[in-house]
Amino acid sequence: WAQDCQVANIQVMQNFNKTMYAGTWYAVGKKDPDGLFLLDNIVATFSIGEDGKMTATAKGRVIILDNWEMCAEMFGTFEETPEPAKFKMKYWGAASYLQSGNDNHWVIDTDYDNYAIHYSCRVVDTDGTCLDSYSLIFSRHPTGLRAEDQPTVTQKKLELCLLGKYRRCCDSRLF
Ligand code: ODT
Repeated sequence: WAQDCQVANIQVMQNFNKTMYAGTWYAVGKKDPDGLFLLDNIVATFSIGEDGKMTATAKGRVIILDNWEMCAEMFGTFEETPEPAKFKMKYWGAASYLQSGNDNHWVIDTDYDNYAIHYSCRVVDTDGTCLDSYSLIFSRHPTGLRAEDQPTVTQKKLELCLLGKYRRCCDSRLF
């Protein structure tokens, strides 16, 4: 039973295969970090370069300067770690006023064809739990998760100690 909320004990996807992970994912749920950036309409596309390295682009609706709404175009490069499902993601925006940074990027679980659960802890508290995290639930299908994938996703939210903290982020997306 993995729900002790220690970041160090979070189970990630075993034998993660980035080639099978490549392609487009639609966000259907999101737990926000402090200082929320991407609101909704989030779509991420992962690619594997000739050098074997993973990169991604993401689009999403953002509000900048308090009330200016726009579609942000974001880019990310991924640095590998000894654990195949744990990456460091360097990210930046197509425009300079968009957010940039360096986050953990963990793939918690995926079946590659239907659903994926992403997690990032930005700040680990002194007791080993996460003080500032964000997480996205992805689907290969713009229409949402298949009913048969819901129990798996709920179980993983529970293990991340984030059950009940997600919002449906993409009801209004404009594909
Ligand atoms: O929404 C927030 O507040 C945090 C968002 C962090 C910025 C994400 C930048 C994306 C860079 C390129 C695409 C990567 C795909 C990422 C998948 C999941 C994390 C957003």
